[in-house]
Amino acid sequence: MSFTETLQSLTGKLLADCTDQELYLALLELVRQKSADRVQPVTGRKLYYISAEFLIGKLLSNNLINLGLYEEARDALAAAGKRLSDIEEVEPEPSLGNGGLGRLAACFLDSLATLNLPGDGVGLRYHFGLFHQSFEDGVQNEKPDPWLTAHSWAEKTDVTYPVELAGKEYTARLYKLAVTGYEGRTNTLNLFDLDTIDESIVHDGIAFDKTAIDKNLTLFLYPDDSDEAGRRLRVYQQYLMVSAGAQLILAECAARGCNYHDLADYAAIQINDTHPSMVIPELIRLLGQRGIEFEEAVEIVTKTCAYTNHTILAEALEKWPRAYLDAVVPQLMPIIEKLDALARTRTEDESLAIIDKDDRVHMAHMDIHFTHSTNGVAALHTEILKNSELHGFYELYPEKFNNKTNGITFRRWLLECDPRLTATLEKHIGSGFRKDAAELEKLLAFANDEAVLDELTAVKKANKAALADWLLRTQKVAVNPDAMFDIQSKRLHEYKRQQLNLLYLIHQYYEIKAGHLPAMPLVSIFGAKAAPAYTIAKDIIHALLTLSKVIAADPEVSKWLQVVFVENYNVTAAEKLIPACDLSEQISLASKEASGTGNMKFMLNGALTLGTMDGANVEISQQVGEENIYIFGQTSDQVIHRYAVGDYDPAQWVEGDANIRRAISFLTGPEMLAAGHAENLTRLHHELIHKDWFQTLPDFNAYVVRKGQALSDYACDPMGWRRKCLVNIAKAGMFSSDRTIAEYDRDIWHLGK
Ligand code: B1N
Repeated sequence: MSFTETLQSLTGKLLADCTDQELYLALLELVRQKSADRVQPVTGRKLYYISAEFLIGKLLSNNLINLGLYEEARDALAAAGKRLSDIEEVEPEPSLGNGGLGRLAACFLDSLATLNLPGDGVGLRYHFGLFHQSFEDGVQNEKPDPWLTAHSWAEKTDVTYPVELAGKEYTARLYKLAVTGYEGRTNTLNLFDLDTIDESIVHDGIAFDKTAIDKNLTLFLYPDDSDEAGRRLRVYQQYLMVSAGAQLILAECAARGCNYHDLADYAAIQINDTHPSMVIPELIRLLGQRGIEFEEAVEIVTKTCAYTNHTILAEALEKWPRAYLDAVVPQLMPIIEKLDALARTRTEDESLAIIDKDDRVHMAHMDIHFTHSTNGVAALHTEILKNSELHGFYELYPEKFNNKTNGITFRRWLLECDPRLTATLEKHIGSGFRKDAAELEKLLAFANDEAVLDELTAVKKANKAALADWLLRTQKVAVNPDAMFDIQSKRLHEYKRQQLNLLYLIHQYYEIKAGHLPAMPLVSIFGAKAAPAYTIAKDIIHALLTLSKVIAADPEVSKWLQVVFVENYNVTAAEKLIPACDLSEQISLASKEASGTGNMKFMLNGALTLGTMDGANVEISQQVGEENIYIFGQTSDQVIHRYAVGDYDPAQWVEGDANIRRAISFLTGPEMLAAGHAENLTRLHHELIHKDWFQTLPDFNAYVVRKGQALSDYACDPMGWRRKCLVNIAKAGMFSSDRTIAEYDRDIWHLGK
């Protein structure tokens, strides 16, 4: 049967007579069947990647590419007068993650299946995922973001497990989502849910009654945790995930012949940050029920489990008040107490205990003591863990610490999102890079080939035109496609320093007004969601939206400068923005961004990085060489030192520097107050002058200079710029998640063996 015939047999009509929705469902069904053909039996060790987040994004095109069906599907549809891109728009995006941590989990699943490694995900089937963001009157508004349609990728099974929460039994139901690798096997993303969830209890945006657990448990990803009921709900979610997950793991291993004593020969469990940490005591509890004594269970679990740390930000390192755990998971507390006692026999250092003197349970401490591996996610991050944040643990267990620099799947972040660049690369270096990212280096041979550089310029130009169309269609803004496209897209957080970019834009506004014109026009694009309860983050969004209005209303400035804030930034939007970017903003305060993965996506798509020596920027800079990246700002050592001394006073920087003073004052000046809200602007102004916890001001001048340099290089030396872009693409190979996963397998998991 031809592809067209197969699809027609699924729809029961001629393709030309189908709606996009009907075609979407037919393609979904076809992908399901083809993915099922690639399921393979498991031998030896199998990975279970447990994570509260899997930010998988839309799946249709990705699955078609991985199954080798993309071109056929596109052509068959085109022959019937349909466009695959229109059908893609029918698919809702599952936003089951906040940002990098969840997207990393999704990239890892893709690479595991591509490398033919047995590795499944374990997580939760949130009904709405992260909220949908809209801007109303210059303010972020949150609404539910439904993705579970009648036919969705996650299939209901009849597998259920009992889970006891606060002394009451609930039934976790398993849903399975097929994960098909590129020319590889099919693995599974296992997502748990309760049948009793009631979506109708959501009211006024994303508010809901937080007490009715059976109705609300999996409604949202990480519900607002700014109040007590919200935090408690998070413990409920985590335990549902790990208890059902642990039962699934034990059942699957037993079915393959495991007698539980040899669990580590059948399973490797990766704990993705501390959110799944309760899997440790839960497995010990379940092994106990199967007749295994505590001491042996601890040994088995330690051999089976490994932990990844994704942040050193104190507020993200989970420490649950013991009272929460007593209330929600009383069955785990005796085990956690025994683990705490056991840990205390290994060290006298009180700061390494699991339960501290204020009766808080440190999840990361439990992970490090009772797993065999602790890894950071970029070289600098791992060094900071070893030398400062987790130094005591490193002294106790040096052999457990290792680095696994993050990566991204090139199937989604090159083949799918940038078909023009993919085709150009294939024309010159063949298609080997599809499976072996290191082959991108072959491109270096063309670094001085003007014809190839021109082709890369043409690709970027076409991608920018496509983004301009998309912005006009979806955001109702027109942008100048001949300007430099400068993009900062990532979660809104003070440590990521969108406010530094904001101050730069204000500075430029003044410079342009004073007749100091930039080397070329700049379109500065933002995409970011702020946590609903993160007030200052929302104030930064408001300031950027307000500045955007002020500039747009000023004909003198708007010729040179435009600020665009894309609504509801998600994976789908990222796939539009990244291929069209010239300058990638990676400007976190050095030492604070564990790795970053957007930095890798932009580089792969031929953007140059403007960044600090933070996270994986350090490794990007090593790969491309300092002449092919725009680095500025304090080093992590300087930052850590400044925090240690504790004498940072932003007011001194404001007093001592006229440019800083001018930019900050503008926030509450007449132009901004006329266009925005005094409350938000004043609060942000106050925060920057009196706290500036992430040291924006000391990096301000260096940032202005470096960004000016990038603009003038782009304007005055286009070939030189394009050569730098080529080097970035060619050197992106090391940031393939295939490399990352191969390293996890080699050093930690040993899958299939
Ligand atoms: O994990 C990514 C890194 O590339 C980023 O640098 C890092 O910031 C991110 C609490 C987190 N770390 N911690 C989180 C997410 C949700 C939550 O409730 C913490 N996200 C990261 C992948 O390694």
